[in-house]
Amino acid sequence: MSGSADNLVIMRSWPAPEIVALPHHGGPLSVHDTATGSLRTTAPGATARMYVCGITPYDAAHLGHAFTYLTFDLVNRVWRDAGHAVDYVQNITDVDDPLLERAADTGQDWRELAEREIQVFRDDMAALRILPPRAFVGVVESIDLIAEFVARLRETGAVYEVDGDLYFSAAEAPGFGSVSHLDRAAMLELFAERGGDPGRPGKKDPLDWLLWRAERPGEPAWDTPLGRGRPGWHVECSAISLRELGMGFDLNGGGDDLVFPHHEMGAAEARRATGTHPQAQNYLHVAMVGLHGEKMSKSRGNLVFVSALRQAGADPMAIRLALLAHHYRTAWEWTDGELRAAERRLERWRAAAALESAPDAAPLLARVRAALAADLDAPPRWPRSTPGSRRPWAGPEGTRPPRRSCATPSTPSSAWPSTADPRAGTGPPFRPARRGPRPARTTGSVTAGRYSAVRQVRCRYDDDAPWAGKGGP
Ligand code: 5CA
Ligand code: ZN
Repeated sequence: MSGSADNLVIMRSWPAPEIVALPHHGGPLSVHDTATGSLRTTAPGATARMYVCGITPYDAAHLGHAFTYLTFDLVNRVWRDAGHAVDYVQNITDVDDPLLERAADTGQDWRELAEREIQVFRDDMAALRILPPRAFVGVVESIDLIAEFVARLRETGAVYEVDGDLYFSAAEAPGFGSVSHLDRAAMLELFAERGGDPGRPGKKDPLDWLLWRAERPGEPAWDTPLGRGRPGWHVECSAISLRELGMGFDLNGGGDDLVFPHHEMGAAEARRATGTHPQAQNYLHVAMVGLHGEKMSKSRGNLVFVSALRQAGADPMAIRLALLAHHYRTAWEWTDGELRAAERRLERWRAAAALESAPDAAPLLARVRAALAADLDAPPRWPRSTPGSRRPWAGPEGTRPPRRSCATPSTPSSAWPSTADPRAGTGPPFRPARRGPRPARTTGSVTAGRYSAVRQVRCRYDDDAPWAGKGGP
């Protein structure tokens, strides 16, 4: 495989679904902010600015990705419903070690592989009626921008060289820790698990991170004022978000596997480069979707693809509903029952919507708006316990409404082992920085903005419970 800069294609986003305008406006959105560890009311101006970390396109989008992007779709829609315009930016990590490795392993051109998977992603997002970003920005098309940004960081004195590669010095990182609030031991552990290279000889501090990787034989590289090479991972998102949205944008987000190191290091870069902070007003992180006891991840291969479900005939709106049955801050596991339950729910809803007469929708709209504004509480909770809000169950006679069932597993869900990742673990003391999908952490959860070995509660809507269709207990 030879490196070249000849594929500077400007990314296209995907087509926007129709948005139904509702009467009046919803209220301000509150979400859990990782950086402060608290529920915060977002306060955008006329235009809300949102950046969300995009895919590494070496495989199709799985349900974990879809859950993450659907969460930000809710943010987008709640803001719009509250009367804001939304300027939404998403990146694509379209040059990356896992992508290059997958291409080499399968004898494909890495650009063709990326292009094909990006198109599958676009089709999936459009099918799920996820609102597209205004700017869907690839790394390859942003090489000059990122090189300029790294050069700016170097001017500030925060960058040094190891064998031609450029590193950001953690000691020069202003406010380092202000996003994740992790202690050093936890940082080191996660850095090693998620693409960092703490053991590389020649670094001043194990936590120093790669900004620019000099050309290696057989790897793509671009000519820049920094020399021939390609960008490190974190810097792509800080550079792209800074150009597209500036500093202090309203929300920076992704899955909770990105809290550290990705968002911590990106925030430090933006702050060092501009001398201002914060990079974002809120940091929103989505809990991981698992399958068979592990985080769903491309490197593990335990995946359920959105495209495969669609090809098998699943209604994309049932997939959307299945995902929306979970709250974004609770890790959960996909089972086939999730889709079956959502299909039944969708059928009931469609039948209800097709009825010739219906009660006044205003009270329901108010309740939906209030629930979404309060930390995106999309999962329906039936029956409502609020006096006067209880509705008769509309399902088949003899059945009862689905119930949210939550169970605390006997071991922390964080026990999803990372050893299944063939890329993790043993090997020579120094491995080049591994980027892209990072294996799940092994010892904790950062969904609450703090690193702690919490027991995750897994919840699901129990349409498939033994009592379903039998009248219930
Ligand atoms: N390209 C980088 C971000 S700059 C990346 O993390 N790519 S990714 O393909 O691995 O993941 C894309 C997005 O999906 C990220 O926001 C990630 O946090 C999220 N994600 C990955 N796996 C899961 C999962 N199992 N459940 C929920 N979200 C996930
Ligand atoms: Zn990112």
